[in-house]
Amino acid sequence: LIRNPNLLAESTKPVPDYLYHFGLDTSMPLQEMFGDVKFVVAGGSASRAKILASMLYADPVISGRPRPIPGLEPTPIGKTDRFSLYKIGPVISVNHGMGMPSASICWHEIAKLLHYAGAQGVTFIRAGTSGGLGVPPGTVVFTTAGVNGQLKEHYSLPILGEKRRFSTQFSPRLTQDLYQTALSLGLPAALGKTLSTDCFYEGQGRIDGALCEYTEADKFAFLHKLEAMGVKNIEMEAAQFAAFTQRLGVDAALVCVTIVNRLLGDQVAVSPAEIESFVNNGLIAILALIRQRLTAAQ
Ligand code: R2B
Ligand code: URA
Repeated sequence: LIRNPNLLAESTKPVPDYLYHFGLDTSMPLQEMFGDVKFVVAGGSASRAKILASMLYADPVISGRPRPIPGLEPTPIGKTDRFSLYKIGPVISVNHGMGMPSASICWHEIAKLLHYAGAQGVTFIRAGTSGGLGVPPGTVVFTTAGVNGQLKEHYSLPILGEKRRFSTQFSPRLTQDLYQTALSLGLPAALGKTLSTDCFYEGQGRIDGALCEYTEADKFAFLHKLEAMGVKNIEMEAAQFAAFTQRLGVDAALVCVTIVNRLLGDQVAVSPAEIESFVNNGLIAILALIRQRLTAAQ
């Protein structure tokens, strides 16, 4: 789960190694706490990580409990000022915040955590929200590849002052399995590329930000160009997530519900309750796949 010779060699690894943003470190019994983890499901918001934790807890196959103990709600592990992390059975539910810099911190520390815990065969899934292109709100988009803000299919990151580029493909088999699971459950589903930007407003061609130096016609030209490239939705983490997991050799998929059809407008006008029910569409597919895979592995 890590590819860093400094952490793999006894002589160079930090002791203890502090997973600072989670308030966890290697002096803790991480193997006992996380050694059996098989899936990490992450979304942007802390409240959604909690909702997912409750869904996982209520699922007997996943939690290993025939029925939830009333009043015993999942509680976060570690500190929660940045991220909230829950573990239910072999599944971690966590939030990574908004945008690639925040998500990158989360993924680095989760990968290190699971490395130190000795977890094997772990799958990472991002369950997020997005703006859709030509699909109605509530559609669950399964991403084949991430596209960056310059409409290129790679993630670029300056490392030691040099710009490096990394491929942004998601695991094809996992993505197909999730997509087929969603279809078989009758959920509104689509398969395609995902644009990930460093800005919710100008980066995504919105004309309702505090700044805008282009016309509505320019915006539509941009959105139609995206559509012609096979982009189905727009969010803020795909490229980094794909590149990171590919470099680690971790199986990963991106499952985002759409909460607005960008061809019809920029404003996210749906209520929090509607967003919750849209997000559930994605979580239902993810939970079904986790259940299938855990049952098949028994
Ligand atoms: C989707 O929603 C957030 C912005 O509202 C961001 O984290 C994303 O990718
Ligand atoms: N998240 C985004 O990044 N963009 C949208 O339009 C909706 C959710």
